[in-house]
Amino acid sequence: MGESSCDVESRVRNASLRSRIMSPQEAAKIVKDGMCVGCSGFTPSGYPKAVPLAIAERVRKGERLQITLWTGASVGPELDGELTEAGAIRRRFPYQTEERIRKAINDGRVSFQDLHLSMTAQNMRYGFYGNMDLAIVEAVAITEEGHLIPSTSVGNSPTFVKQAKEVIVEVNLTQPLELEGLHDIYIPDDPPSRKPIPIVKVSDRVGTPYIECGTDKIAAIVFCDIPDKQRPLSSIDETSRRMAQNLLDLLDLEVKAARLPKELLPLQSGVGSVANAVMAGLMEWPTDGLLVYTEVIQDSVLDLFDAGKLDFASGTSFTPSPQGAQRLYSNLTEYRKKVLLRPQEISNHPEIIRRLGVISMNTAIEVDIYGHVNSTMVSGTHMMNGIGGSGDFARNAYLSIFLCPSTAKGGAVSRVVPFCCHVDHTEHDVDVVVTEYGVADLRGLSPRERARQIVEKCAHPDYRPLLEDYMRKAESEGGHEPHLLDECFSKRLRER
Ligand code: 0RQ
Repeated sequence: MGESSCDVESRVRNASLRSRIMSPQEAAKIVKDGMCVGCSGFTPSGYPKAVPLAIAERVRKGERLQITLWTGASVGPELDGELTEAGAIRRRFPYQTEERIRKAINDGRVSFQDLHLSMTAQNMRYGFYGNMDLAIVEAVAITEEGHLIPSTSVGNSPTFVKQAKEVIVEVNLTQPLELEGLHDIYIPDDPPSRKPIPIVKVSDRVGTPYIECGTDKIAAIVFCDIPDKQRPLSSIDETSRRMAQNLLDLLDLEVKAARLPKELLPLQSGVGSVANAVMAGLMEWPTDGLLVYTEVIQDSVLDLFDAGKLDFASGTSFTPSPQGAQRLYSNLTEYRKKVLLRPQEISNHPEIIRRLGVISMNTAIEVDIYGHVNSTMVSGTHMMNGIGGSGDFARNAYLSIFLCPSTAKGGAVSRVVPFCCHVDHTEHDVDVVVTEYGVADLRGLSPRERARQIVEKCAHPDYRPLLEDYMRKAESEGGHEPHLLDECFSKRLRER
């Protein structure tokens, strides 16, 4: 590709390293069958593109090559999609959202383990998953010392680089150099030497602005001019607007009850259109001085900055829509004064989430009448994306809120169900459930009380009679958390 000598000097600052600049096809030859490869990237941001495309090309030409692929979270089609289609992924961790890999996982062609995002890096360092052979990391530049300036996400890259025997760096020329200085890279020591992580404010910097690598580990440097494949956000519909209003009403009550300050506590929100719409609802919050301590920084966070509502946002990736990305890049000098990106191990760390008192707001596939939440498995069997960071935040939040529309598939499916057929978040980690119909505040309630709250406040009116009928019949069978399990399970066992 056509990088200028000026690009080469500003992006690869160590003159001797420049001899390792090569084509994606040459770099792809470093990848061998059976390797464990850790790639940068978190919600299609900051992931390598040119080298994965070249790996897929090798396999399409008939070479036998299958890898175990680790990333921060979801990555774009050049990585998950093309490698899956070529049949080059054997195992995949810890999160994905791409259609082709989702299908391969559900068909059993790719082995996937869904993991809490805060835990992957430390478990990798503990040796739970074996050795990491190679890291492929997108960077905006390589420093004189051979350290890497990440691009639009940090994710697990610091640990991948630390653990890998070799590193391929994809220097992406579409990612602006102004991103430099925006990251704060900190890897905790491992037990028994771990110390408290010294973050006491959302804006605290505790690490370095680069990922430590060193010149020796860098096996190849590739220039890339393919931008992140950002996904458009759906326009904010009436259902999301009503959910956002219900959330604001809840937060307002919490302030009135002196359980939250008027500037609230640091906010975390999930990813996607619903989560973005809910954050956008905070534009209506009457007080400035909000803070965000989250994983993903979406368009609504930029809106809150532009409106002067938000003082600071800490995350692990920018996840803007294509329009949001234009806004972000054209005003990066201003945004970077109020934003920083950390490793996901830190953005999602239980210690910090508890210390800061984060308000977590995540989206559910379905919620059952007792407050158990399914975030991952449609119909209990088919993987959607993964638990992502929702568990990291829900378990440790000051206030753990789950939101979802009351129905899916145009009203054909109730998202409030008698019994979640897969549970990611138990009743112990869910304080509040919000749908467009209302707010079920579950704090301090017994299971039977919770069931009434959830059905009455959150279920779609068309499904309430069915759910009430189930509740009545189940209660007549007795139990602390009544269910008609005989009908669901024992009958099937007896039929064998
Ligand atoms: O499919 O578009 O084909 O109709 O599932 O559902 O309602 O559009 O919701 O995009 O906000 O995603 C939980 C998946 C919600 C997401 C989940 C169908 C529905 C639609 C998507 P169609 P929606 P969203 C931080 C936090 C886990 C990770 C997480 C997620 C599609 O929020 O992955 O929280 N969460 N991370 O029709 C059948 C049901 C259904 C259903 C939804 N009950 N039955 N289909 N759908 N419910 C971020 C990170 O960790 C990176």
